[in-house]
Amino acid sequence: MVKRNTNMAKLTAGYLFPEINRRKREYLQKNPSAKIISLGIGNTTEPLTPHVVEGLRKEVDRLSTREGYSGYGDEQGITEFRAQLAEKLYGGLIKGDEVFISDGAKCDIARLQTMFGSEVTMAVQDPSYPVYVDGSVISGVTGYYNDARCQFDNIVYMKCCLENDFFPDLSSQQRTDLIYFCSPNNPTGAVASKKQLSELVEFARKNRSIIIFDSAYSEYISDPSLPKSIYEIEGAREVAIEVSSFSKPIGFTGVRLGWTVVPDQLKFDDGTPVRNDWNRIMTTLFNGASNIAQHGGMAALEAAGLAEMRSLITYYMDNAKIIKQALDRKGIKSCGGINAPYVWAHFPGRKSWEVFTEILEKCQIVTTPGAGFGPAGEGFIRFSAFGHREDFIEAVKRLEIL
Ligand code: PGU
Repeated sequence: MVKRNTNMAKLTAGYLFPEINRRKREYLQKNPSAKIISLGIGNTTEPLTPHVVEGLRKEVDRLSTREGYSGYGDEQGITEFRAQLAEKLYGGLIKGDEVFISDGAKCDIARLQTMFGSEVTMAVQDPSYPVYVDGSVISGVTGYYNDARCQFDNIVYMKCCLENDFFPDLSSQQRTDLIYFCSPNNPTGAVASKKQLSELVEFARKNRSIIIFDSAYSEYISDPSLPKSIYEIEGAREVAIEVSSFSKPIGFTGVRLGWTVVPDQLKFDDGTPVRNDWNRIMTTLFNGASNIAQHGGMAALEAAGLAEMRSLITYYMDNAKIIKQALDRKGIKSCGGINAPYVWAHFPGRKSWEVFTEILEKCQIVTTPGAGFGPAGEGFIRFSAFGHREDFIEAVKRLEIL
């Protein structure tokens, strides 16, 4: 028999979203006629938009001809696409050859964890997207288990709560090799200001740390004063990698397309450019994003595609408004849902899994319990803004009885 990877045994529980699905199925078994509304996982629901579909379709047509067919492409992505992405989404702050196209941000996070290996220390916002911690634990980033803190030594939780404007107090923060930072944040919906991100970059520069900046929701930022990319901050090119995705802005959750930016200036302490190792990882463990998906991505970056992106985002953000207003009416305090597609609702003094169950049983609505995103998520519930409008209208009626 084969010995089990000991890191797998260190994971505290199953991955959050399948666990939520399991509870939903369990509920449905007991109540087969229940009409459940899912505001849990952040999964897009609206159809692909016409200009993007045309881009996808054209590539399918091209692939079906002898002259147009292509097999494996460059592992880093189509050169023209990389250049367009640097120009259209980053306004030229980065170069095309610093962009590595992929099959999604989640997959890139896992590959980054493989690249950095098990010897690093890391910090995460608490609460945050569970893949940062779970993926790192799978890669062996743990150190000893600290019984008193109920945490692994090499994983530092940076508390982000109402009291600190969801931005960690860096003055009391210990140094780590890596700092995962997500803005707009999943799950709180908080967006770090330019001043806050400058502090973070300064902190990383001082400590010679590397920031892994997840901007999967950056297109949801409507306030022009808020930074969409870490590279809007001076000095970030020497300390930050940015991971991002077409999933949430253009509905590619199923199509699969994302990217990672590794600037030329970012180096390991022996002087090796991080970009070289990332290129080695991508050429070894990845065979390039789907050519069809990449052509859809290119269409999304054209003027008509960008306009479609804006209207999709407006649609989901109107859903967020509907939920926020309903919570306001009930006197339930919430944040997020303004520059991010998640509403973070506060149930002080309550256990979030308990509130999750109550909302499921009383309203037949699936949400996400805050504790699933880290200890500081306790007492909160995340409402996703991804869903059909009619489901949101129905959901707010049901929330009345809460
Ligand atoms: N980064 C963040 C911060 C996310 O919230 C998500 C998806 C991703 C990356 C994944 O991007 P892809 O490009 O599609 O790989 N978060 C969703 C879905 C759950 C999941 O496990 O990815 C959520 O509900 O939190």
